[in-house]
Order: sequence, then structure tokens, then C-alpha cells
Amino acid sequence: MTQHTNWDNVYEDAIRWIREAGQEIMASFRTSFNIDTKSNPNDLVTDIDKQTEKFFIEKIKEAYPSHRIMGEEGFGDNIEQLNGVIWFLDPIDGTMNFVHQQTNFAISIGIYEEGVGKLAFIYDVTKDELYHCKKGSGVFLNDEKIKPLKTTNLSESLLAINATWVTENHRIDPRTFSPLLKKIRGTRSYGSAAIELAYVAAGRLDGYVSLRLAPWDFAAGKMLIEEGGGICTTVDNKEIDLLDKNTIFAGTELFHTEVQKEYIQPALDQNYYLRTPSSR
Ligand code: 2AM
Ligand code: CA
Repeated sequence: MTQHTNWDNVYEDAIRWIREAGQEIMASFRTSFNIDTKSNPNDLVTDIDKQTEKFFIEKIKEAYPSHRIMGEEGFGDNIEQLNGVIWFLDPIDGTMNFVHQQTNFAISIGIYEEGVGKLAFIYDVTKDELYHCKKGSGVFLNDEKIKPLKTTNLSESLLAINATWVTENHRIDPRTFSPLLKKIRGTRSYGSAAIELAYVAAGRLDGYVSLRLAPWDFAAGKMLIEEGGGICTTVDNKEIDLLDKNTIFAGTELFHTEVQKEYIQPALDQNYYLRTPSSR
């Protein structure tokens, strides 16, 4: 049985902890920290990622002992089911940017109960931009409520996409999205899935696509986008599995619908390949 949760308290606590963690991260720029690699030479992790994850886990376990945590650095719980309250935590999303640029990275936290999004936070630390929402209360950037997402023609749209997915790669046929790039106004690539999803929720982008994201990368962003009236699915328009890696396609309602109909579905109909993140 899940205990009754006072979501206003969780909301306040989470914002306080996020801002505190953000200050610690900013302070870390004045020190030196270790950089290691994980699954491959470009998959970076620093002491600061690990320290920040541990900081949140300590706070959450103390205040909410029944809540579970799925964190990128693995200090949380081993989550195999969506029962109860789960915090999906990415202490630093965009670690490569953190290491190379000292900007364009975010703390990402999505809190779900029985698989339903309750609270979401994406904090762009160096810009001091906190995107947040409570289910049913709209999306905020710091203290300002975000206006409803615009419906824009594809020809006036901006899509965030990594160049990887329109050049030779083993996950998606590059012919799926390359025709769309000729149609829309422009592309962007920020190197942090959390920031890119927050930008869709805030109307700064019309769409975002990625072929390989983990639950801590997208849990908060998916909730922010849906709360703002947008759509977030897998690239082949299926519901996202919060317990697994997924392909992700997010956008305003119009952008998502049109791109599915005019570009993705026709590519699938022609048997252009599209592989799930867990396959090689
Ligand atoms: P990270 O910086 O926390 O690792 C970069 O393209 C975006 O994709 C970042 O949000 C990055 O998160 C995420 N990402 C990169 N490699 C990934 C992988 N192998 N699995 C899941 N997410 C990944
Ligand atoms: Ca991440």
C-alpha cells in the first residue's frame, strides 16, 4: 500500500533540494574533479554526477522513506515495477557538456505514482532556469506560467535532432528524417535530452527526437510536455515504457501528428529500419 503523499510538500522540498544541488554544482567549477567513462569512451561520468545523485538520495530517503529512486548513476533502488512513488533522477543530464562547456546541462527529476506523472523538474543550472509542473496545474519556468503551446506549420517549425540520426547509423534509416529537415525552418542540437524536452514544453522548440534515451533522461520531460498539451511517444508512435530505454519523439500536438503521418509512418511503410535502443 502506498502511503498518502502530500504533493505540495514534495513539490517544495524538491525545488529546495534542486536549487541547493545547483549551487554545489556551480561551486564545483572552482575545483577539479575526476572524469571517468562508462559504457564507451564518450559516455562520461564525473565525481559531481555521483555526489549530486547521492545528495538527492539521502534527502529523499530521509523525508520520504517509502519512495523509491531510479538514478542514472545507480545509487538508487533496483526498479522493476512502477508501483508506489518513484523518483526518476538524472543528477547531470548532458555530462559531456558539463565537462566540455560548463553549461548546457540540467538536473532532471520526474516523480511518478503508480506510473502516472505527479511532479516534474528540469533545472538548467547555469542559466538558472527551472522548468517545473504539478499534474493539472500547468507548466512553469521559474515563477512564470508558460503560455499554451502554439500550433505552427511544419514549414515554420524548429526540431531538435542530433546529426547522428540523419547520417549513417544503425538505429534509424537516415531517409526517415532527412526529408523533414528540408521542410522545416531549422534544427537545433543542445546535447541534453532534458533541456531539449523542456524547450518543447516551453514552446522554444516544436519537436525533439532521440533514438536512445533512458527513463531518467525523459521521465521529467515527458511529463512537462504532456502537462503543456504536447505529445511524447516512441518514434514509432507507441507509449513510452518508463522501465526501459526508448526511442523518443516529442512535439506540439500539430508537429507530432503531422510528422508521424507525413514522414515517420511512410518511412515505416517502406520498411526503412528503426531499431529499439536495447538492440545493437
Ligand atoms: P547524459 O548526458 O546524462 O548521459 C545526449 O545526446 C543526450 O542523450 C544526453 O541527455 C545524454 O544523457 C543522453 N544519452 C547519451 N548516451 C546515452 C545512452 N547510451 N543511453 C541513454 N541516454 C544517453
Ligand atoms: Ca542523462
